[in-house]
Amino acid sequence: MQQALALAAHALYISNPNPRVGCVIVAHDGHTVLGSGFTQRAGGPHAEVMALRDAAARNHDVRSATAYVTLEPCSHHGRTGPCCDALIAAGIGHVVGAILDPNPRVAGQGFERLRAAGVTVDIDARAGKQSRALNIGFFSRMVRKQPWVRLKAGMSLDGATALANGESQWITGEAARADAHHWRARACAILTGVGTMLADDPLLNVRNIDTPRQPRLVIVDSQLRTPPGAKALAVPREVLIYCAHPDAARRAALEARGATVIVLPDAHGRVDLQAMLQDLGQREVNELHVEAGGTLNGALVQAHLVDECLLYMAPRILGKGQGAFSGLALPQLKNAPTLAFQEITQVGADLRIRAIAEGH
Ligand code: AOF
Ligand code: ZN
Repeated sequence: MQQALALAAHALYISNPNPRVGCVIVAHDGHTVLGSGFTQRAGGPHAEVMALRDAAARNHDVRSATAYVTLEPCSHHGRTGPCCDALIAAGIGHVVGAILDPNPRVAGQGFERLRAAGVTVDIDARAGKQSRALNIGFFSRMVRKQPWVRLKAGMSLDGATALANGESQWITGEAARADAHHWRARACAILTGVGTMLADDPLLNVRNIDTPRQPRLVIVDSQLRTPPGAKALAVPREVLIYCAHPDAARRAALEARGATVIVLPDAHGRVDLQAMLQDLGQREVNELHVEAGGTLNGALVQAHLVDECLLYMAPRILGKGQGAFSGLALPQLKNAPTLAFQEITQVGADLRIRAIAEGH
């Protein structure tokens, strides 16, 4: 199962929006690996089918063998056929699954179908925790119908993301900035705000990583002030712009650049962020990677929409500069959003801090 989990991690940048799944087929002797595989690109084969094909290519007989799978084998016809039928047809005798597939179209029916066909099924709950962590965005989308929101920021030891005059390049070191690209690469989409688009004209794409796909770009832009000539719009990938009150000419100019404009106003004339997340869930976004300025960050945190903070902290002191989160209304300390540290790692000269919002 640990091998299967390691294989699943190979799908990190590849299988979106499908979950990252690994499968290892082991012979009756309990240790000979007959075949293995992991989930391919959406629409491509799942882990089990890859493992069965691998065993077939190596002329291995998988009848009555054991398949270790990091997610319940699917039972439905999606973009591909059901994996549990493929396992049954191949004569697999025993399946060890790490965790139930939260997809309502599967949700236990895969294990049930296997059992009904005489395959013995066991669950490895410890591996289940690891599989769930690897697929936190997929579980979020299936269960909560919205993405897992991971907010990235680079800051000084005293929490500043820029000097008061706006200078911010660079506070963190090269190693931290390179590390951040891995987190972009694994996300289904990168979210930013119009303020960042106007101030930095960023690319917000994945660079220097071997990846078959660029995440989609999502821009929160109430008034559609994003310049149609922005560099980020020239990167080949899908761009979604959420606005509140679109000006027809601006909308047409952005659409001419290939962007999709979505109108979702809240009661105050801004973008309804909660509705946006639900919409992104509908559009199959698992992990949403936020790289925005203080205003959007603050609004997301205030609305309890941030699930995880990914903070790179440089050992520098900037004094009174710009903060990573602004505009929070906190009448009392007890109202402050609280997180729990999940991981603290030194990356180059900086710290990478991952913290998960309480109750998320
Ligand atoms: C598996 N093994 O490796 C993965 C599974 O549209 P499809 O046919 O590709 O199906 C996608 C769904 O299949 C996905 O939402 C999830 O429920 C399951 N993913 N299942 O048996 C795999 N990646
Ligand atoms: Zn499947």
